[in-house]
Amino acid sequence: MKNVYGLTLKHIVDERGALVIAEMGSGMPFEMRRVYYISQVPGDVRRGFHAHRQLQQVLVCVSGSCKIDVDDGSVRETISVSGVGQAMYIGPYVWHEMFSFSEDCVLLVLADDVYNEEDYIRDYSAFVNEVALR
Ligand code: T46
Repeated sequence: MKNVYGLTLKHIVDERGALVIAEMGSGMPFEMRRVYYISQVPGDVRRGFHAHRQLQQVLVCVSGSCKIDVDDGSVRETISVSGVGQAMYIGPYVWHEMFSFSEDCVLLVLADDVYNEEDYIRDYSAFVNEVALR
């Protein structure tokens, strides 16, 4: 699917534990301008339900696991996110919904721009229409 792919962040694991690095030149596909994280999500809750017009993001579970449905307006796929350094890139015009959060899940999101509500498409029909016009 266009604008969605898995990536592996540079990580160093030894007997002292794991160290994961998000750094330009070491796997990060863009320069970050914002970091946020999502945690304490009840197991039966879905979040997201939107696409971005321009924003690029890398999502990584720094603890636990979750699933993400990604949808380009015609195809929908479910991707599991977990594991040291395992991350997912989501670019523009990808409808996404996050769910099946484990109790210990901390979903860290690295974004290439600051928060801008105008960049969100929060209505699925509007999303499909905008995709068709591109
Ligand atoms: C995304 C997925 C993965 C802010 O004020 N600043 C921020 O940087 C963010 C991310 C959110 N907010 C506000 C906007 C809402 O009033 O926090 C509230 C909750 O945001 P939202 O309902 O959009 O949360 P999610 O989990 O549905 O989506 C978030 C991101 O908003 C979104 O960009 O791609 O995580």
